[in-house]
Amino acid sequence: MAIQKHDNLINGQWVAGAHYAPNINPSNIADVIGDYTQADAAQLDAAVKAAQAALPAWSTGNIQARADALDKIGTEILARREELGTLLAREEGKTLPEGIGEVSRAGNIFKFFAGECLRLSGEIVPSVRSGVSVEITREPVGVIGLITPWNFPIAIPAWKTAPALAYGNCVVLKPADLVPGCAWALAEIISRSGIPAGVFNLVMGRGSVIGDPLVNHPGINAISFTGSQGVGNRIAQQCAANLKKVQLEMGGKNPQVILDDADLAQAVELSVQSAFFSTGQRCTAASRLIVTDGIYPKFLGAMKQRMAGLKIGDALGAGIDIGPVSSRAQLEQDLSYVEIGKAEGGLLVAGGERLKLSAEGFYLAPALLTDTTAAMRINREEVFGPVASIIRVKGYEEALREANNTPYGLSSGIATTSLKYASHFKRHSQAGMVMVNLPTAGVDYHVPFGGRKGSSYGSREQGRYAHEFFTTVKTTYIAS
Ligand code: UN1
Repeated sequence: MAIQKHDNLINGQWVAGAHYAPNINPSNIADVIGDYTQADAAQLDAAVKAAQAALPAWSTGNIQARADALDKIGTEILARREELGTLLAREEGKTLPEGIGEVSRAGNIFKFFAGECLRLSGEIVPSVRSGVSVEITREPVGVIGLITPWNFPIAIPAWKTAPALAYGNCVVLKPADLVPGCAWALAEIISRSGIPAGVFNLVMGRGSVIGDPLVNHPGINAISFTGSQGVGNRIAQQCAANLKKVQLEMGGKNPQVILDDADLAQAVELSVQSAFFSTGQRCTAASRLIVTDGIYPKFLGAMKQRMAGLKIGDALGAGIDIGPVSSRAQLEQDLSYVEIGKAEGGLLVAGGERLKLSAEGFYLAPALLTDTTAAMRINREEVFGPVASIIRVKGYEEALREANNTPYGLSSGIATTSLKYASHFKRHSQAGMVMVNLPTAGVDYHVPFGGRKGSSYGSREQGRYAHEFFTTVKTTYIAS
């Protein structure tokens, strides 16, 4: 069968870029999902200009029409969740149930923001001057550049695009080069939703070719980015130099605290889920398991037993718990961190080796290291794979200290049956999201998402808090 070619969406037209790149299935590298075009800087410029041209009408247009279009997009995504979930699992490597779950999240996000179109409100306040009244309203920011990562190929494009459009902005979306399939499918759905040409544009390609031109383009008013801290840092500096609004979601080194009084089975289950599900490729994954002395031997034994029962295999296979790593480069990074952890004195007690299955893919047995300390690189740097380490501590106070002993601050979790410790941890954990007896990863779509310290920069994503980034405030004074 001929490999299907996929083009960029610019000003309502499908346009071929300079060349095409194959989208490879990480479960079976002989399987090519399709060819996806790669834009150059000139095409990127055309997309930004199309968005600028579409902005005056869209930003002041009828909000019922906007709500209807977003609702239609959400409805189609949800109706096609099995098909799109299969595409997602095939191109990114998370399991089919995880892929379908992510597609459902994307559909629900569009539905949520369809409603938000009608809920944006302002304020009328008295003036300190007689005969004057004051109105505070929110307006669109303008043309927004969205740069999304490979680990959530549809949910993150959805959670940036839906609020951007709901609040009246125009969009240029650059999805991760590794997983353009779901973003292309989303663009195709948007192209038939009734949203006018130029309001939403898809530009696929490498960050090294079109990343800087997008961030630095004078027609771009704001950038929302999810990805690594290194790239995020550079984007922040470029945006500051050009006085652009910027929102960054970057990595995590999230702690999962297990206290002596935890329910053992629950603690093991949520640790395995946090650390290894979605192949550990979530910025919310727990990579530091901080375990108190009293439960340590039982917890370690039960973890090893649970990990031995995990089924690793083709993302589309029945009963698979963990799919492959998404790319060869990421697999190499994961393996190198297992070696780094060992060289620093950590003990590899489970997994950590590449698995050879019937098809050639990037399979890695989830790795667990013990005897690690907070100062080690394995506990400071984000691995972004199914690699977790245990830090053994004496009691709750030390556990809290270690949990916060990180340059990151996205999510954190505690497993305990004690109300006292749970309440204290909720209050004192230096993270944007705190989970009590739940995995650190797996969040709702209608509430704020984001972190502190080196994990996030700018205002929160998701839920109604998204308006802080995607709108700008206007204060109007009226003589009465
Ligand atoms: C989740 O844990 O459900 O890139 C979402 C990421 C995050 C999303 C995590 N922005 O992994």
